[in-house]
Amino acid sequence: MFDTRPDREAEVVLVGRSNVGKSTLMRKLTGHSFDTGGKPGVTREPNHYDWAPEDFVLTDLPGFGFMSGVDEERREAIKTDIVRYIEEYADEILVAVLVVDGKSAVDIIDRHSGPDEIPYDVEMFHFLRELEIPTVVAVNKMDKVDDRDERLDELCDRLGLHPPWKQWRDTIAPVSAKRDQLEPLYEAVRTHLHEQQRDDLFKFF
Ligand SMILES: Nc1nc2c(ncn2[C@@H]2O[C@H](COP(=O)(O)OP(=O)(O)OP(=O)(O)O)[C@@H](O)[C@H]2O)c(=O)[nH]1
Ligand SMILES: [Mg+2]
Repeated sequence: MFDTRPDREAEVVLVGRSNVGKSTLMRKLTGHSFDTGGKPGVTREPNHYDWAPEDFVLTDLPGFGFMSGVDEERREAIKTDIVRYIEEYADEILVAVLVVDGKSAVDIIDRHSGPDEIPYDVEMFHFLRELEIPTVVAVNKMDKVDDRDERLDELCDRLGLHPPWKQWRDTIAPVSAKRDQLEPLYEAVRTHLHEQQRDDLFKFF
């Protein structure tokens, strides 16, 4: 179990498959450096960025799914830890940011869709909704995507959201962490914070 979490009343979590850019996003949000890398599985323990005066913590969770040099059993254990963490702190989590790779998410989802297989991203999205945690899908690495609207519409469809994506701006936020193009994410997160009367946290987003 992850047991490094500071005891805070309010939290925003970054969750998603390995190598999608969660820690890069964390670095942009906080201005602090966290390990990022060219291969999946860089973050193995949650990175917490603690804003004690505001009673708020921003958490970058380890990635799930494929990781180089990590066997199936260990990967499943990490995923179970992530699921438990989110369940345990569901009441404190004001917003979950599900980070996906805009270039490959739809292909990976389609490759893993079958009669007895639910793709990780889809599973996680529904899991967060079942827990009634307001969720924003940060569709990252959009700098690598050419057919932008088409890809985003397909992603909506796979997540069970009726296209066009533009009617889901509170949920779908195309971004590029690397290029500092994060405004759609900030807007979506602020919307959910506002709904929970937490405009005081806007300064972080
Ligand atoms: N092109 C592009 N690359 C990005 C972007 N954001 C992150 N990356 C790259 O994606 C790779 C993975 O980034 P990380 O931030 O380590 O990903 P992560 O989701 O934290 O990965 P794990 O800790 O393994 O779960 C790095 O090489 C980043 O430089 C982006 O917006 N565009
Ligand atoms: Mg990471």
